Amino acid sequence: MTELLDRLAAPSRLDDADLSLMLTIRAFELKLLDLYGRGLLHGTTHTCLGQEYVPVALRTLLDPGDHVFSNHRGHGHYLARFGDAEGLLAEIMGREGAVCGGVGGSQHIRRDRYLSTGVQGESLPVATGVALHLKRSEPGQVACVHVGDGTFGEGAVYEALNIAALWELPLLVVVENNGIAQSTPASRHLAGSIAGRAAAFGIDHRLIGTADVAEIRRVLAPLVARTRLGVPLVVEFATERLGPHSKGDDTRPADQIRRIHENGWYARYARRYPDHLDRLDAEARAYVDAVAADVTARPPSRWTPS
Ligand SMILES: Cc1ncc(C[n+]2csc(CCOP(=O)(O)OP(=O)(O)O)c2C)c(N)n1
Ligand SMILES: [Mg+2]
Repeated sequence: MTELLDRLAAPSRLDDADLSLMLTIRAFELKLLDLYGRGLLHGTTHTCLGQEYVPVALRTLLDPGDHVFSNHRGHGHYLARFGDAEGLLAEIMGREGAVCGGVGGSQHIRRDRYLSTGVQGESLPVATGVALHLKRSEPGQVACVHVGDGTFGEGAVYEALNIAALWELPLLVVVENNGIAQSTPASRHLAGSIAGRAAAFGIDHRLIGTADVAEIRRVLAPLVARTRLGVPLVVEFATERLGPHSKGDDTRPADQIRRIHENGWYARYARRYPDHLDRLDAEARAYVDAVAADVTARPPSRWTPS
């Protein structure tokens, strides 16, 4: 029975580019926790361990003309968009080559049509305004905004959903529902459901309960195409946060974390395609090790206000 369930839940084989990216994001996040642990990195950071597949699945559904609004847990979003581990690590460490001169840090990054914020709920109204601009000036483009389940407790989210529905804006709301906000489980912070809240505004909602990248793209491709025409959409990923909220602040019991690890995309993929995973994982880790060695040896970044 266990075997059958496992087979049913087994992922499709990923192509090298997608798997490499997922593993690079994972290795990057593990490296950050390691650097913190060794006192080489300061400030705060929130890793997307366990959730790496979300931006990787979305990346082929978005194009460079689309805007991406990220949140505090945004390293994977950035890496899926730009693949620039060096610029990101330099930004987080405040070293030369930092993508925002080292003043944005882990949570506040702006590059081209990408913007992240650590202020919960701030991004949805901004993304909605950008979606209005896109509708008027660049029809066919979308504004994609990542938020967590806890952030659905912010009132600004509802002002944005209201206007997006009313004005038929090309807004793609990606809710990464990992069932927890810092240390508060969704059962204690979320009344009703994300689906019910989207429905209250007449906005379509789609629940994604798999980490299978090919399957996610198959389901979402036609829906994102419709969003480009001005039909806002809430996509809710039922996902799991594998790491701590930030660093060293996980209040969940050890057996829950172990279950999350065993059911996560990485362990599932390792069970099904061990050779593929081992080969690309070794490459991703070696790449991130090299990036970290390089960036750590750089002088501090400089920023001059323009
Ligand atoms: C306006 C605001 N309130 C509180 C915080 C502190 N804070 C940072 S992350 C977080 C929890 C967010 O939970 P969720 O939206 O579920 O995202 P997750 O961390 O699970 O990815 C909180 C309360 C903040 N950054 N901004
Ligand atoms: Mg959450």
